[in-house]
Formats: sequence, structure tokens, C-alpha cells
Amino acid sequence: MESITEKLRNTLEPSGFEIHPFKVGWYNEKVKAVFHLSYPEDTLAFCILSSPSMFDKAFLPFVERLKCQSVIENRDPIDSCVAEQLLRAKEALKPDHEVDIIQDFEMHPVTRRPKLLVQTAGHVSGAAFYYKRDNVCNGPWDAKKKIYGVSIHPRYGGWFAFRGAIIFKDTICSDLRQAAPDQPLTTDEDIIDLLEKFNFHWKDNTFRDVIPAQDKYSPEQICYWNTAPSKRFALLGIEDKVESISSFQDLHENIF
Ligand code: B12
Repeated sequence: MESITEKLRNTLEPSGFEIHPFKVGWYNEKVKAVFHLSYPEDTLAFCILSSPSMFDKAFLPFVERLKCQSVIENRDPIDSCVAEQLLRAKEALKPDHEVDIIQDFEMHPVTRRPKLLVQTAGHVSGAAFYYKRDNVCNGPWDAKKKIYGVSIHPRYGGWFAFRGAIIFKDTICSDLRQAAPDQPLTTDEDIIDLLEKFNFHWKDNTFRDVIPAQDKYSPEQICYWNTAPSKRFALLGIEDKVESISSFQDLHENIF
């Protein structure tokens, strides 16, 4: 277990990612059966998230490498960049471990259900507290209104994104101890304020600032995220290399 953690840290942390271990059973305990991950409950997994520094440490160098290619895959370069990093981690673990990787945007083909609920994975791994309407005693919202939950990282507030999970299908970790996530907001007032900002004003990014953050997205990074996905290749100066420009298939247009 220590050697796995070390290998993953050495591969992913220098690129601006964080890794947080959890047991598949902790995740399955929380989500409805349709979202269960089909592995034994003591299977080791890691929740992966990107900190603000991922943009400079991994993404911009990735774009520089794209500029040297003659053809570029027509998908969001961020997704390609993260996929490459996770694949690098997978390779570093060979031949000792076979892992499955699930990225945040992956959906089951027929149902279009997300393969992994990353906020729940983030919470059970202790990475970031997942605030939902049931954390509030007396919410102002109509019972029928869907209020989306949002996770807050102890050091980055809302200035981060979940990128998925790495599942060690051959590794049982019965002894892993669960770490509760830091709970930076505790009063109904603060949690209601967060959920209001995330649900109704997410474009202004104020939900990300509900606690002081150690690091945030740079203006350059914010500009990238504010650019429509179809215009991002042009922003990066690589639009002439894209296979064919059509709209992205992902449910999300703008995961950041
Ligand atoms: C579909 C989706 C959307 C949809 C619907 C939103 C939704 N939450 O359903 C739309 C397109 C509207 C959307 C929008 C946005 N999204 Co969105 N979205 C997703 C996505 C892909 C899946 C969410 C989903 O379908 N959940 C299904 C429902 C049923 O899950 P749930 O409500 O969490 O319910 C489960 C838990 O409650 C759990 N549970 C039950 N009891 C308990 C108890 C405990 C203690 C715990 C921990 C769990 C738990 O069980 C339930 C399931 O059975 C996730 C990524 C992912 N793979 O998870 C990103 C994600 C939620 N989105 C994200 C963001 C940032 C956004 C946007 C700001 C857009 C953007 N710029 O990316 C907007 C903001 C929302 C808004 N105001 O519109 C981030 C949130 C990051 C964070 N800090 O939390 C995520 C996590 C993506 C990421 N890669 O980081 N999104």
C-alpha cells in the first residue's frame, strides 16, 4: 500500500494532482445500487483531483507538445491531458498492478449515468467535504427543487476539479483507515450560501471563494475555462490541427 501511494504521488503530484485512497465499499455504502462500482468492498481505489497548479504544470506543457503534432484528437485538450497523465500513472504501476481508470466525464453508454460520482468519492476518501441540501436543517428551497451539491477542498475551496479514480482491482486493503474530510463550513447559513452560489450563480465563481484558498486559478486559466469548448483550440492556436471540428459529446461543456 505504501509503495503504491508513493508511486502514484511521484507520478501525479509534480503535475498538480492530488491522490486520496479509499475502499470501494465506503463509496458503495453511500450511493444507490445503480451507481455501485463492481468490485469487492475492500478493493483499493484513489480519488484524483487537480489543483490550480495543474494548468501550468501539466496542461500548458501538454499544449506545447500538441503544437508539434500534425493532427490533434477532437476532444477537449484538458480531458486528453488528464487522460495522458492517468495513463502515465497506470504504466508506472506495471507490472505489479493492473488498474482501472474512470474519468469524471465517463457515462454508461445506454443510461448516460455517470460511471463514478466523484464528489462522493472525494468525500469518502477525505479529500473534500461534499455539501448537499441534507447538510442543512432548514433550507429555503422548495422540497421539489433540485439543489446540486458541491465539494469544498480544505486548501483550494472550490478552486479545483475532480478528475476521476484509479481502482486497484487486484489489491485488497482491509486495514485502510478512513479519514473524515475537513468540514470548513458548519453553520446552516454558510452552507445555504454555498449551495445558492453553486446552483444559481456558479458563473461568477463566488462558490469557489467561500473559504480562503491557498491557490486559485490564474486569470489565464479562468480565461481558458470561460472560452466555449469549440473555441478552445483557436485560443490555444492549434485549431488547424484538429481532426474535424464538431461539438463535444460530453455531458459537460465546461468541467473546471
Ligand atoms: C451531470 C453533471 C452536471 C449536470 C447536473 C448536475 C448534477 N449534480 O446532477 C449539469 C450539466 C447541470 C452540471 C452543471 C455544473 N457542474 Co457538474 N457534474 C455533473 C457530473 C458529470 C455528474 C453529477 C451527477 O449526475 N450526479 C448524480 C447524482 C444522483 O449524484 P448526487 O446528487 O451526488 O447523489 C449521490 C450522493 O448524494 C450519494 N450520497 C447519498 N448519501 C450520501 C451521504 C454522504 C455523506 C455522501 C458523501 C454521499 C451520499 O448518493 C447519491 C447517488 O445515489 C459531475 C461529475 C461526476 N462524474 O460526478 C459534475 C460535477 C458535479 N459538476 C461540477 C461543476 C463544477 C459544474 C458546473 C459549475 C459547470 C462547470 N463549469 O463545470 C455547473 C454548476 C451546477 C449548476 N448550477 O448548474 C463539478 C463540481 C465540483 C465540486 N467542487 O463539487 C463536478 C464534480 C465535475 C468535476 N469534474 O469536478 N453538472
